[in-house]
Amino acid sequence: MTFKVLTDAQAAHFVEKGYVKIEGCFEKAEIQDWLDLAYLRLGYERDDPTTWAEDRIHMPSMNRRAVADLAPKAWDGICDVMGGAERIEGEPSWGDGFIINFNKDADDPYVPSAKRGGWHKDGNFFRHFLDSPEQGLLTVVVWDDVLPNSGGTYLAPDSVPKVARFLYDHPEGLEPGSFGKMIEGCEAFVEATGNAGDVYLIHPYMLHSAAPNPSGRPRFITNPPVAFKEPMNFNREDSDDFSLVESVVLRALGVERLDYRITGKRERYYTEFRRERERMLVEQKARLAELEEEVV
Ligand SMILES: O=C(O)CCC(=O)C(=O)O
Ligand SMILES: [Fe+2]
Repeated sequence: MTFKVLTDAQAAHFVEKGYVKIEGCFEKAEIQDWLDLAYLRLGYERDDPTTWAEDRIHMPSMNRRAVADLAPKAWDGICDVMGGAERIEGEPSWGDGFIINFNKDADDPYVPSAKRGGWHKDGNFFRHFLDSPEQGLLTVVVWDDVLPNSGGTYLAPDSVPKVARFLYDHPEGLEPGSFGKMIEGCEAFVEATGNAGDVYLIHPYMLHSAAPNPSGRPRFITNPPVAFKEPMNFNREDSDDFSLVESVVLRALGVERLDYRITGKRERYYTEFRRERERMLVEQKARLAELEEEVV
């Protein structure tokens, strides 16, 4: 298979471990405005931690840019793992809906383990099947440098085959909150550290968890899903046509191809989470409008 940006080693890493890190996808200077604006939107002072009212916050997006425009290398990488732009739904864009970990559990000496809570599979807005298109890929976009032990999301690569088997055994579908228990028995944990502009492309089955941030530096990421146009196809005639995302599933199940039929109904949910982001956006726009009035 030929790729636009992935090296063969990176492709093999994605298939084996379920994720790959693409470095240097954009310059921080390109998005510095978004970072600065986040503080204004929240009414926090960057240099005064006593103003950080929440230890961790998932913002709504106020601004967006097409991935292909802001981070062409990341876009090419996404196409590489998903089997080409023609299989991807819409024109994916990234927004400034940052998940900021200011100082969550700063006093908690952290050792990642299956015993800790918080492990989940992303995609709270649909019923999950083995071939679900809605969350074709999980991404972690690093908007500002994340050093080790500074709130970087933990990934559990061992969870991918377990989740594959779980979904395979449930053709009737599973609710979004069903997957956390698949962390049991997982032993490898990877901290998603990086520099501003780095992007992790992660298999949609990957369980992951937020970590404490004792560093004093707020951690800025987003994790936008990328959707497939069609459900995944595990029964392609030519095995070269399987996307890497599909190959991971086949490998996990120990088969070369699979004629898979779901028995339940695909469903999408309008979540309380989304309603809350909409409410926050209204509040943040009002705060910015007030600030503007003060300036005039
Ligand atoms: O904050 C993090 O590190 C993880 C966030 C996450 O996984 C989520 O919001 O779904
Ligand atoms: Fe998540």
